[in-house]
Amino acid sequence: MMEYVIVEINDGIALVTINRPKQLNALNKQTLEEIGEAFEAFRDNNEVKVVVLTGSGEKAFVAGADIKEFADFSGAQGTELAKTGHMTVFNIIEEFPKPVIAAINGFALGGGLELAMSAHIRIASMNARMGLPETSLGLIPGYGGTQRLPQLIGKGRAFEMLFSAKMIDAETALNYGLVNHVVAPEELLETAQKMASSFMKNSIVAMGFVVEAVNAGMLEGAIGYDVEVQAFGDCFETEDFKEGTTAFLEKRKPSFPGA
Ligand code: DAK
Repeated sequence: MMEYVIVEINDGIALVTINRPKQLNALNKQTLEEIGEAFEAFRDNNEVKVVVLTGSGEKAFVAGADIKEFADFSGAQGTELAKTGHMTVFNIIEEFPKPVIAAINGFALGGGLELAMSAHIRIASMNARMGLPETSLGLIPGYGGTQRLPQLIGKGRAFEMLFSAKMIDAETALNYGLVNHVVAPEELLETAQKMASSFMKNSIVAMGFVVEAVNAGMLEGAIGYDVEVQAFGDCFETEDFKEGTTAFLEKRKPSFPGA
């Protein structure tokens, strides 16, 4: 029985809803484990042809990793957990042999945008806002964001998003190619489901090979993920990280010592 993830399987579509609305669906360790478990269960389930991933409520897809949980990690823990996250959730989704569509229903920030970027396709509602605010916390993305964001939108735009830590709106995300479509909030799930149904008419085996082939084309950059994991861990040893996360939890602006 899962606590923070709801799975509903209907007509070949597995709808996965991340359900911690009071924390804007922030990803704590348990939520990540549950997402990983859900995908593992879909792998050999012939009733599942396409997966749609979304967040509960109208406000957020996922507002990031749970800042309360990682605020006191050490460098070694950061590196270790980033590696585990890559292997048990984010890479699993990216390499999943059935199509995965993220339906972004609000804020997709930090780990939340990284989760959406590991899906094969993103559809956003008009009220969605996306960003990688990690540098405002003295951190870098640790779940593949430094790699997948430039793959999707190009280096220049990715650097701007990473350096500024600012959010972009749905229209800008569409313009950048970060999302494939933008629709009204009340049409989001229906649009994702229609897309899923249209994919289902095609060969599930062939689509699995498409995922493998498309991802193989990105392998040249695979070492980038290792660099991200190590650098992400190093962030936890900095004074800037301690100031960044403490400031967020104390609801004040950070004043970074630069060390
Ligand atoms: N973690 C924990 N709680 C969060 C949260 C988060 N990421 N985002 C929001 N919440 C909580 C808020 O603290 C608040 O809780 P209460 O005060 O009510 O107890 C509640 O959700 C509602 O949020 P707000 O009151 O802030 O709502 P607003 O409408 O005013 O603002 C917002 C919405 C999305 C602009 C704001 O909540 C916000 O700035 N949230 C934080 C965004 C953010 O910085 N996210 C984290 C990015 S860093 C890791 C790998 C990867 C990562 C970490 C570790 N390892 C491998 C260990 C990734 C890191 C990130 O994702």
